[in-house]
Amino acid sequence: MAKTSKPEDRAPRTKSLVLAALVGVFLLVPLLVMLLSPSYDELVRRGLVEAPSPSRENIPGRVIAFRQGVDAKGRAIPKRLSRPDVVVSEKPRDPSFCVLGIGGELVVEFPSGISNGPGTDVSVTEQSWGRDSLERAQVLVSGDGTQWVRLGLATNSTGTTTAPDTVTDFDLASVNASSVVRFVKVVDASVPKPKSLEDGFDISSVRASRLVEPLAQ
Ligand SMILES: [Ca+2]
Repeated sequence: MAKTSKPEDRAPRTKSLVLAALVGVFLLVPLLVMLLSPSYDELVRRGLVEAPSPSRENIPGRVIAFRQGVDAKGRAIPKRLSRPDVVVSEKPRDPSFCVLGIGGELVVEFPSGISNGPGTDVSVTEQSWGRDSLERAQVLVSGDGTQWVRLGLATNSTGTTTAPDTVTDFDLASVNASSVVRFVKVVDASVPKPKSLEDGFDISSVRASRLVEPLAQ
């Protein structure tokens, strides 16, 4: 006669099976998600994320705001020196800088954001062609375009100078910035001699050392 187990004998075995099934599900689900999730290349192919263009990867996507100041004599800056789009241009421009004017400011956006990595993350270039007067600008960053964190001063004399450019490098690790920086604001902070010909910071570029990459899928 076949031996049958009593209901009270089956209960612990059922519990063990349920427990094993649960553990299996917890282990298998993340594994399946990882295996079935599309790779970054696949997301690019489907058009779900924008592939960084090698030629534009360090250049801002667009100018968000430009408020130009005047020169030390209170005169308007000539139009040909008032083209903020030089900082988003892939092609060389003539002139290749934009005069901010005393107290003027420029805001650019990096749509995919700038991430903090080893060393320099953001660089601002001033183009003064060896002029004597000190020109400087405050550089600020923001994740949302509203809350700003000051990175420091860019000048025409304290960065790395290769005439006509002076490049000032900034490290996002130096400030408590948003984890993803999308906006960079450059505000002229020059203190010109009264009635001089000084006209503030001559910005020629804002560069990101690395853009944010999507999280690994
Ligand atoms: Ca850094």
